[in-house]
Amino acid sequence: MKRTYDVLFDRHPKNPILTAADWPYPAHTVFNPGATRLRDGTTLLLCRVEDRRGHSHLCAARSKNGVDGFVVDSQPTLRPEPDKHPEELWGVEDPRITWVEELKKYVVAYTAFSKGGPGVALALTEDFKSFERCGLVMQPDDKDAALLPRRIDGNFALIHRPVTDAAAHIWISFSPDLRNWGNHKPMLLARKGAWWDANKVGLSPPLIETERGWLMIYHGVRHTAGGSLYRLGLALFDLRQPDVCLLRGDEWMFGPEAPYECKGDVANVAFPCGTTLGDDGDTIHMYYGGADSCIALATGSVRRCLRWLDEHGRPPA
Ligand code: BMA
Repeated sequence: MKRTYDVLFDRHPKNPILTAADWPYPAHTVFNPGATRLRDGTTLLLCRVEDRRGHSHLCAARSKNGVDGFVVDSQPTLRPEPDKHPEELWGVEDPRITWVEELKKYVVAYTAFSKGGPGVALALTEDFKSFERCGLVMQPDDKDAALLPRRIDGNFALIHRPVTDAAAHIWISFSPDLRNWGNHKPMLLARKGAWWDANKVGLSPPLIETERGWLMIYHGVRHTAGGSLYRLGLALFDLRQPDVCLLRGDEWMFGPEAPYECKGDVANVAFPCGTTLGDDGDTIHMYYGGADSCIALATGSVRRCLRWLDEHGRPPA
């Protein structure tokens, strides 16, 4: 088939790179991993693992090259603790990892599935073995959250996606201490009508810092008669004022095409929660869940994404 659109992210030939069959203990599906590179260069994926009750926990998988040879923790790495944290009653999902130099810790933003619906919780860790929880920081319905790696004007900044009756937009909020949040600002609004990203958008991986701004990969959800379609777009935000959108692409740049994205527990989903940057400072390794059933990898380039935004993007109206 002749390709008529730019391909920004190339699927890895070894996809899917991780499935439940790779797990050392019973698991129904593994998907939507957070990602980071540890100081020694090891790629760590914090994977969402769903059991056969339908509840999720998080489990770390480590690999030297980020593609294969993953060593998976023999036990769940971050289990829900509903006794101490009632907001985790029905599981913990979709982690996004940010290294915060000031704290010398990773901050994991994840969805805590409570009786009142999904909310945003934070946990701090140095080693992905022990975690210090901050508890629920954004009440339901809210998810798709990630922290910026440093303070903006003296405050930590959290991107998240509250849902209202009308629509689901991406917001940014600020905090002096990671516990008390305020100064909420809309960051990227879902479009309306026929657009691929109408009515519901959400942050995908944490923002990528570039010379020209914060690069955002976000998902747009299109509701169709055949079900929801999850696709990915790009936007660029001001480094000093991250609620200010500089460019937003009109078209989606990645969507479900491969069999492992089109078929599974939830068809037609490509859902990344993490990227890592190559040693060249340009190569993006995007880790994503395929059809809520497996983990896949696609590789792109910061420069190419920025060039694409120059060609296909414009400042929002
Ligand atoms: C979203 C999130 C993701 C999931 C996606 C498709 O709302 O819950 O965890 O991958 O739906 O089911």
